[in-house]
Amino acid sequence: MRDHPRLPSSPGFWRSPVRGPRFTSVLGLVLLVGITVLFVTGLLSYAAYNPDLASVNDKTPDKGLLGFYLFDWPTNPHWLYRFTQGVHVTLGITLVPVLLAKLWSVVPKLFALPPARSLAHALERLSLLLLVGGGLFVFATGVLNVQLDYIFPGSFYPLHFYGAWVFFAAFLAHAALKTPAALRNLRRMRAGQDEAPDVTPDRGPRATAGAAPHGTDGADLISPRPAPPTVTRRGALWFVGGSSLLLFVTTVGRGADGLLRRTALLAPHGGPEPGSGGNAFQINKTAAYAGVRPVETGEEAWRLVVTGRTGTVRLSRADLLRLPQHSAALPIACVEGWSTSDQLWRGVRLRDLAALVGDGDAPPDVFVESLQRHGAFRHAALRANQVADPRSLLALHVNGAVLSPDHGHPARIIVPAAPGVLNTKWVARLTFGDL
Ligand SMILES: Nc1nc2c(c(=O)[nH]1)N[C@H]1C(S)=C(S)[C@@H](COP(=O)(O)O)O[C@H]1N2
Ligand SMILES: [Mo]
Repeated sequence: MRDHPRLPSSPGFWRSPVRGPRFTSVLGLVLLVGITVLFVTGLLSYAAYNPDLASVNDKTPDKGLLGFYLFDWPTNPHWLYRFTQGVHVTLGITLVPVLLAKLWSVVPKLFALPPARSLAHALERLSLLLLVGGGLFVFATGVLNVQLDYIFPGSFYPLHFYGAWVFFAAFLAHAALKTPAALRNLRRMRAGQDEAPDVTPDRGPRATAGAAPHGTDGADLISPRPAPPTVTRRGALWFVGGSSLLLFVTTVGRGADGLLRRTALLAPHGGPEPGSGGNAFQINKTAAYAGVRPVETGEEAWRLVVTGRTGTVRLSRADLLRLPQHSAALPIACVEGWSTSDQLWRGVRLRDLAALVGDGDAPPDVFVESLQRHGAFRHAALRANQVADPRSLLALHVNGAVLSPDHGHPARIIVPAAPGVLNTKWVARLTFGDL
C-alpha cells in the first residue's frame, strides 16, 4: 500500500469493486420511476388540501406559479387520498436505501478535480449539487415529518414543497442526460457482456480516469485500484433491495387496522393507541392534546352554529339527531401516510345542513371551525363538490357508537377521498357560502 492515494479527489482513493456503471445504472433507473411517482403523488397531496379555496387550507401561501396545476379534488373513489398518500409515504421510505446506495455509488465524482473543466462541466456539477442536496433535503424532511410528527411546525409544507420542485427540476435534467446510457448499460448487462473489459487494476488512475473503455458509459465509476471483493455487485444490489423490502414490510401496515397495523414497526402508527368499541381506530390528536375540555362539549354547553344565505341557526346535539341521519363507510387518511380502513360513520349530510340556511339547491363551499382554539388544523374549507356529496357528513356516531371525545365528539366532519386534515373534529361552526 505504499502509494495508496490519500485524497478523495484521486480516483485511486475509492477502491470498492462494487462501484461501476451497472450498479449505478440499476439504482438510477429504479429512482427514475420511483421519484417520478413520488413527485406526482406529492403534487396530488397538495391539490387535495384545496389550497386555492381558502387561505386556511394553503400550507404554502407563497407558492406563486407552482400552484398552476391545482384542480378541484374529487370525492371519488372514496379511498383516493388513502391510496395516493399511502403510495407517497410508503414509497418514499422504501426508496431511502436506493437513494443512499445511488449516492454512495457516485461519491467519487463529487470529489473529482479539477472542479470544472469547462463552463458546461461547471454547470453540470452545479446541477448535481442541487440534485444531491435537493434529494437529501426532500427525503429527510419527509421522513422526519412522518417519524417525528410535525417537527417543523408550520414550515414543513413550504420546505418540502419548494425542495421538491428544486429537486425534481435537477432530477429531470439529470435523467434526460443519463437515462439513455443507463438503459444501454442495462442491456449490456442482460446480454452478459463484461462491464469494462479494458480496465485493469494495474493501469493506474491516470489511464482510466474519465476515459470510457469501448462502449461502456460511465466507466469512470470503476475504481482503477479495486480492493479484493467482499461482495459481488449482484450481492450488493440484493442487499439494497433487501433493505428496501424490510422498510416496505415494516411501513406498509400503517394503512391497515388490527394485527396488520402492528407490523408497522418503523413508522409511528399515527398517535396514541385507539380507544375501544366502535371508536377503536387510530387517533391523531386527542381531545386533551387539542385543549378541548368536556365542559365545552356537553349537551348543555355545545351548540353548532350554522350560517348561510338566509341567516344563522343554532343546533344542539339533540336537534341534530332529530334531522335525517345517513351513513357512509369512509376511511381517515392522514398526510403522514397512515390510514384506517373504512369506518361506518352516521350523522347529518352537509348538504342538508346547507339547506337549513337557504343553500339547498346548489350547495356552496363551507368554512368549518372547531372548538379547538390553537393549532393549524382547527379550521378548514371544503369545496362545493365535497359539500354536495351525499356521503359527506357531520358525523355524530361511528361504527354504531357515539363518537368518542378523541374522535371529535360531539360532531366531526367526514368527507370521501379527502385528506385527514379536512375532517375537522369538535366542530362548532359551519359557514356556507362561496369562498
Ligand atoms: N379540530 C381538529 N380536527 C382535526 C385535527 C386537529 O388537529 N384538530 N387533525 C386532523 C388530522 S391531521 C387527521 S389525520 C384527522 C384524524 O382523525 P382521528 O384522530 O379521528 O383519526 O383529524 C383531523 N381533524
Ligand atoms: Mo393528518
